[in-house]
Amino acid sequence: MSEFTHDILILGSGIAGLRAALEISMQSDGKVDMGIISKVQLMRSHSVAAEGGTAAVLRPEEGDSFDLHAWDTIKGSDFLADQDVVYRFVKMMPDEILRLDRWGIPWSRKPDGRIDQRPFGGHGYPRAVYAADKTGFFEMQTLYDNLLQYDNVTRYDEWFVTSYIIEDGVFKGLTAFDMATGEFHVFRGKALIIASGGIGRVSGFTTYSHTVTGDGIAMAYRAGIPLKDMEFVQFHPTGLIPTGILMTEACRGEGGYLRNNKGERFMERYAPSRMELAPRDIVSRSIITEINEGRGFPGPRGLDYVHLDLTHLGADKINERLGFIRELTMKFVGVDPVKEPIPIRPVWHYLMGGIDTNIDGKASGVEGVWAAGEAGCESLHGANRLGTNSTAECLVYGNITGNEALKYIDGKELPKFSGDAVQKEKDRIFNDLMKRDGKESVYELRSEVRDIIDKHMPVYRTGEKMKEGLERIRQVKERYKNITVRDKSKAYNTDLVFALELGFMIDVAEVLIAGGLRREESRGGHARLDFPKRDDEKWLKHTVAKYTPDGPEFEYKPVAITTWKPVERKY
Ligand code: FUM
Repeated sequence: MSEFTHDILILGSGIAGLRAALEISMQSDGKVDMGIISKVQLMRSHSVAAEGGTAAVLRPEEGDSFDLHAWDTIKGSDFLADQDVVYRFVKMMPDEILRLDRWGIPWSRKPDGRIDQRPFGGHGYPRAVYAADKTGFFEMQTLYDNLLQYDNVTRYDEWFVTSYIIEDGVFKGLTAFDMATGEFHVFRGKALIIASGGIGRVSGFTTYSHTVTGDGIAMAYRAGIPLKDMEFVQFHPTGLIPTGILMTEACRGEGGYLRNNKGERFMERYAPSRMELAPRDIVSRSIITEINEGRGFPGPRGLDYVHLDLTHLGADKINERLGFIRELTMKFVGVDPVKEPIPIRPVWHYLMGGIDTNIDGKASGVEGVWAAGEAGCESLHGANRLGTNSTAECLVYGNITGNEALKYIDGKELPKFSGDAVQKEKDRIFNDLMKRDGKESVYELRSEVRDIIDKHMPVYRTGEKMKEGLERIRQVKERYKNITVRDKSKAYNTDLVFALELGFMIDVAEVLIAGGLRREESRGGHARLDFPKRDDEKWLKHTVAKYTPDGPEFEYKPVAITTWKPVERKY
């Protein structure tokens, strides 16, 4: 077992992790030593899948403003966003866009050469900056390219982190194994930035890469860091049937329609002023209502759907701005969107909750840990995120957490730790998990988790279904004790990786369902048929879940309302 030491450790190599690394490199003139650890190769981080754009106020002289971006975000959040966080975010975003521009990103441009922007749901101004429909890919590539000029970064691609070492409330390091060799190692560091993304693969119908299993969030929870607002999950309105591949909201931003089986643009009934560009929670609820009331089309595996119609946009516009979408629909379902509508339905897309942090991205209750991007919950998105605010959050919070971690390590020695935590973790994996010889299959249990989430935590939830879901997930937790890791080899033991991921998935799924069951109201991504209204008197507060071996314990904390009092949401 080797020991690796770095000043700052970054878990995850997506947009948030790379932006943090770049900030630290720039601010320290390449002097602060970093390790970036990721279970995938860098350019396979899920951020590459982001398509439609990144929100920023670029044209105040033409009618956009920080106030408007903040208001859109707060109203979109169903008033659960912390308003101080929102203001800080919107004010930092324009510089992030211009910085990427200088670093070489090929932003799509207007004919006069200025950076172009397009409309997105819930935004009162067309403020989505974009690079065709591959925005995440180009942001990743630009950040990576610029990071290459520094030699203070060591990359550990395809390394699997298993636990954080936190002693006496202070971060000391983490344990991980090199997937190529199976060797178990320890990392020591003065600070950790968790930028490991969300939990999307707890669902079976999702826009997420197979690798997004909530590891970084679950490890924080197990280490005693609370999770916040985990019941708030975003269904993106337009997931391709039957794979769930993201059909970017830019399809509607560029003028696409949603139609039911009667050919009606049904959003007229639900959000007449914004139509297809209402916020995602509202559009997703509307699609499911149409389907439930018999105005959808029958789909495979119960995936009934409606149509995303781009046919009126014309081949030139589709090829120029939505070329990737055309390629995807033609390859995956043989549909050419120039000629035919695309079959879609709401799909699991984003976790508004995550590791509880303060406005600086610092994790609650522990020293030396920050979380950025989807893994962290500084409460920017509240109960419902607006499209394009997520890649934006990765940039802003990569920047903020990079700077905060730098300040924190200044003058600090590498912390020492007892070694007990390492031995305990080694035993957990190699003397317990690897040696279990039970009857349960890791693969069947992974499917079971997904079935539970999809059946019990859909767009419209009920107390009864969530209660059953919680019982089912607790049974899976018990059955997990009887799994077998059949592959005993070392190199690329995906059997072991899947088993560890399954443990993380079970933990986060339990928090998500238990938190949802307690919240007796409908707000943003948490829509309940048995409590159909938002209830500000009882529930204008954040859910905070703390780990205990018997399941999460809950507390609540206030929402920062600095500017706007909650009002009824109409679009
Ligand atoms: O629809 C999209 O392109 C997704 C964007 C987002 O989730 O921010």
